[in-house]
Amino acid sequence: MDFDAVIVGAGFSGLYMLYRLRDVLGLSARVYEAGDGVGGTWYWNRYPGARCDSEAFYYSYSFSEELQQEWTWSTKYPEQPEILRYLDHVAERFDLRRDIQLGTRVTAAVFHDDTGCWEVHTDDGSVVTARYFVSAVGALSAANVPSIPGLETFAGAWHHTAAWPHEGVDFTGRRVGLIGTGSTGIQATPVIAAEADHLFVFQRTPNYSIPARNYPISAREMDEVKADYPEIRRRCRESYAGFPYAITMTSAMDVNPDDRLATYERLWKEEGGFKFIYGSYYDLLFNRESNETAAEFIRAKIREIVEDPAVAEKLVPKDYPYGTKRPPVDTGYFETFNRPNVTLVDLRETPITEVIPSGIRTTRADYDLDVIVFATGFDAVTGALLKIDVRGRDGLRLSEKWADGATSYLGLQVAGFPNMFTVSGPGSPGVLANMPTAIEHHVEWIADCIAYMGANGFTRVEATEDAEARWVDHVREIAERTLYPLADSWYLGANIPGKKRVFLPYVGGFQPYTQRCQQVADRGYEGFTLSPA
Ligand code: FAD
Ligand code: N01
Repeated sequence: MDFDAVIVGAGFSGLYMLYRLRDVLGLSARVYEAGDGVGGTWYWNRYPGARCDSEAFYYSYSFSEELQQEWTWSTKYPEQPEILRYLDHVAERFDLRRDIQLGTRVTAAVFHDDTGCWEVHTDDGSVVTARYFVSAVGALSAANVPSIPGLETFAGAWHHTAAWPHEGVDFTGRRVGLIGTGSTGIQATPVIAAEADHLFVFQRTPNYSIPARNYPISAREMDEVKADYPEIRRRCRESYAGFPYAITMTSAMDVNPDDRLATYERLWKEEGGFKFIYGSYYDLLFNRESNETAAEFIRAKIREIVEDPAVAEKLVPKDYPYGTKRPPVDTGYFETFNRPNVTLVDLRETPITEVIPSGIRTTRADYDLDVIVFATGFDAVTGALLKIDVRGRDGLRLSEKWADGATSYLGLQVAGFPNMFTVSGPGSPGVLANMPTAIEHHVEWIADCIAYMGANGFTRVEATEDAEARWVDHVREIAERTLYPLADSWYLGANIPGKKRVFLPYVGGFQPYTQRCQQVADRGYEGFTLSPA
């Protein structure tokens, strides 16, 4: 056996997994990373305007007090280069690079029943073996480029935002077409519009976006945050979604309309960002009537900001509840549609029929373009792992196992795939949460499980079919009690043609989830079969 563990991916998840296994447990581990640098999301997504929308104070690791004390953030929502510098610093500080092989894609991983080991194949032709196979491939890392007929004929350049050229793209004097109005498109639109000759935004579904209200962090505020880190982290861990906002147990229907409006107005004007959804009323995602109060407030804001009423109406989301697609956070998004060099193209009215050499053709017009930007998102949660030919016990392929929708026990293991763990897998609350909070939990749970096995003479751990089936049912039942299934979101796989429609994240709350995981561990890994060599 070459390594105790092979880890795939060197983003937030893979870096911490390596630290935990190697430096805390003293195991041997190798990380394979397809990119030429560490950082994952923050290595790949270099598009204009890319930044986090969780605040830096909690969009960061908590596991090292020294790390959080020595790192200073410049703004509430730092830009991509700063987050990448932070993750580079983490790799450097904990001397992680020596066990990371960059520029190497894992192509296959095969479990061998006789040895109880994983055989891992990479695109440089190497094969290594390891006891544990940990997927840290990222829930939002498999870019989705829609297959639009004629793309190969386009005479200009096209880029997906998650594979952005390192040298940047010069939009000066150019006609740009941007497809997609999720968090990415909404971040990129104002920045590209300020540079381009003309920007055409091709919108399939309008979005409810909340202003970020970003600001530079003063030395004094940073000092206060550093002193307050234990409390910030505790609140994240004990929250519904990994955000440190005070939870109100008030329903939007239990307050009078004037007070409710005042609350929304304050959150919109003074706070911005995720506080709007997680710091207002607890039932926005559970009660249609409550949700409608927030949705109507945002719709009114869009109509107020956008000067042309016809354009405003196209930008107003009407056919799904607020928050059931991941809510974007913006800096001047709706205002951008008041610029003379920006045109909104409503793809519901006039769908794209093809890409032609000169640009994009819709059912109504041809748009001449020099550059096309695909802000069209990801094959989320399962996409990156399914690109690897993963074969478990008895040659079972993960792609076959998941043909009718992804299954998992706790989002951490898949029955039939012993000694394989997934960070932010399907059925975990990871992608609904502030992700570093969730990632730290998953990584620590996985490492604790591996430590427990070592201490108790076990070499094989596998989720039982029964435990997995019950967890899958639980994830579905909880989702059905919310408004989430009412939107065609990537949470449901609805953005990928042909992908089985299954609600992927666990929406029962981050803290209830971590308590359940702890209970499972305390009961000797209930729902898993542990066996000796
Ligand atoms: P990733 O960062 O995606 O890293 C996975 C890595 O695995 C990638 O580098 C990839 O190259 C590698 N990999 C995949 N397959 C293979 C393979 N077969 N072989 C080798 N390597 C492979 N979340 C928040 O909570 N708050 C935010 O504000 C936020 N902002 C975001 C902004 C953007 C633009 C995007 C796209 C996502 C954002 N997210 C945010 C989600 C973000 O993905 C997570 O916060 C976090 O960075 C995920 O870390 P990860 O290590 O799990 O995955
Ligand atoms: O992707 P998305 P994203 N023709 O899937 C449209 C995180 N993130 O990259 O809604 C035309 O949300 C699609 O339309 P529709 C965050 O978790 C965070 O923006 O499916 N349009 C949609 O408008 C986020 O949720 C930040 O009808 C097509 C858009 O493309 C996740 O990453 C920043 C199309 C895709 O939106 C993904 O965000 C960026 C087609 N064929 C990302 N296919 C932060 O701010 C898709 N679309 C922290």
